[in-house]
Amino acid sequence: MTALNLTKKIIKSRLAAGELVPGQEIGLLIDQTLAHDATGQMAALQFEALGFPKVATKRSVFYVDHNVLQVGFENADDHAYLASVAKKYGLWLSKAGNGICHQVNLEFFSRPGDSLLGADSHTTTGGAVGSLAIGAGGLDVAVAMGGQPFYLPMPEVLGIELTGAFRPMTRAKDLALEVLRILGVAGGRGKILEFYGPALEGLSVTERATVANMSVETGAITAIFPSDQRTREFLAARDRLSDYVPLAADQGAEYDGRLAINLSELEPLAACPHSPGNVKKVAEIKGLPVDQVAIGSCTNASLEDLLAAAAILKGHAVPPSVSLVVAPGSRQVYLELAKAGALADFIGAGARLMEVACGFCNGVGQAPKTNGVSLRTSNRNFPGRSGTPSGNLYLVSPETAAYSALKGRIADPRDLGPLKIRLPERLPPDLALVAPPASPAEMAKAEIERGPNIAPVPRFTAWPPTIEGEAMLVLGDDVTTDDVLPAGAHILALRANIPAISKYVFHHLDPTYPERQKKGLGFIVAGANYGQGSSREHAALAPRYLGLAAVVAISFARIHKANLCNFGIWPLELCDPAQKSLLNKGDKLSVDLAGSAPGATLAVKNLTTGAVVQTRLDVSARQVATLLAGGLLAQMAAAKA
Ligand code: MIC
Ligand code: SF4
Repeated sequence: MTALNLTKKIIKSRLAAGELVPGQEIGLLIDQTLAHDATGQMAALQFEALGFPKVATKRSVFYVDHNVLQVGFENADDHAYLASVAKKYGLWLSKAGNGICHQVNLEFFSRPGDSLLGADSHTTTGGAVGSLAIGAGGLDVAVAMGGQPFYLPMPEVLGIELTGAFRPMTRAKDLALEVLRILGVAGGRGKILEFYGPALEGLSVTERATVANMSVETGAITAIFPSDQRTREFLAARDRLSDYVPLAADQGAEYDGRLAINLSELEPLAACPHSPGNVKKVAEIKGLPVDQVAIGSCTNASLEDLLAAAAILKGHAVPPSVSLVVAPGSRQVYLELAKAGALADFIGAGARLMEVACGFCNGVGQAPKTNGVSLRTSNRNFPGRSGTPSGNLYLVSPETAAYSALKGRIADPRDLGPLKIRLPERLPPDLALVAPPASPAEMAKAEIERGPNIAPVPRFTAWPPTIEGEAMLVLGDDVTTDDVLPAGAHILALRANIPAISKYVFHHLDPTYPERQKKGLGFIVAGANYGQGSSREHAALAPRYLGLAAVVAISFARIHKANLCNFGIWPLELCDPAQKSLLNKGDKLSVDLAGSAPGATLAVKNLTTGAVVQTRLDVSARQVATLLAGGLLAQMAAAKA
């Protein structure tokens, strides 16, 4: 028998369709799902539209964590809607105040060997305990909630061997950034990053979680760690030993590629403006004055992270020029910080304690000042994500963040010398803010609560044989879904309302886009890695609602490409990237869909200039059918009729 790596072993155990041949489409059985109050409402609307009687997974959870400010009724309506859907269809609900989905999932629900599909790109965090944890659009998650498989191209597995041990004040965030320094923001595309090697013995599950979390910034499908003694300790401390299963690659397992990182050689790193892939040594940028330091997010708001930050701040005060904000990752972390006296250290140092939520990470509060320098422990520093278009965001470890806050400028935490923190031995999950699934009788009685912010899901129809439309925008490389549809408290509040949110499509890049696009069908022309970043399907659904028919790009990010297909937008990859220059803003374009097939070449004709550009339809046969039908909902409705 061939020796298998861990990724292949889990995929094999969850395989519903296809073969383990990289690039070929496979279907995966999904054990658990997660969604939250930025993606869950649309997933729920689509789950309802698909007519499933109840969730068919082992466990599905809705979290209220992304937009908990409730600046108007919209947010509160969304939360009430999610709670009622959870009750009606048999989901768990993690209420506002309980924590960020990925942190809570790790503490309460993560299970080695399980497959987890989450309507959030950082679902990858679950790979820390050896689960196959993948981010996807809300519609894919809705389908999985109904018990159907999730489809994706069989990944290549990149084996990353870790040797050595962190030197004092170098931490998991620095490893996550080192992986990004090596792979860049697209080097992980089509891959799962599988970690192994002797250094794992010294790497706690929360440290692994930081690395798994940020793996998605390389474009990777996910990351996975073995389930070992450290996993056992993590679960045992949480009274969850029954969830422990030891898991590792077979002896002599093969990988599609390999990398080796020696932790002893790492030093504190920072992702500089405006990309997580723009990694430099802290030593190179130290001295730069900082205006804001924000410690939190699903990357670095664990108890370990915040105790380390508190220990650095203890007995000191941040200078008046710095605004220090701290947002614990979960209620349990918050409570334990209180018990350990660390909250007093934060408050004493002049920190502002934020609600237990995503908060600053996706522009819900704490936007820095114009041109401000903000040091953050989060995972994305895309332009405008903080809410301040001119803000300069640096992504660093909690140690670098805390020490820099004290100094008022970027500082190297190694100057402080080693730090010792003590973690409690037992951290049993507290379910006070978690509602388990309702009983069958309660489910039958439950009514869906649909406030005025909850709009019906738009329906689309099949495409005609030829699509004709205008090139609405010509964009560069690495366009993020934050560029396509920004986050922030006000826009996030419209996630259940496509007509309302569609007014913000390309808001920062070209605010005239929605009005122009509404007038007819359109094309977008873009460079490489179009749609990097979040899983938000709204970045496909809302433009489709306005009339977007196709995106002609050099290449696409995985989740966004799947979302484009789900909503019937044609992802067309330029056969020759240089031909991008033959498509100009305002040109009339047409594409004949008759030859659509997996890997087919489709000619995009420029009716304005007469040029013809060849594009490749790099999708599966299943996706071709979805595209022709005008999207997955239309296709599934037609299949039922
Ligand atoms: C993000 O970090 O960008 C988000 C907000 O969590 C998104 C989800 C969303 O936009 O709804 C993600 O990562 O998928
Ligand atoms: Fe929330 Fe930020 Fe994590 Fe996204 S990246 S889930 S916004 S904390």
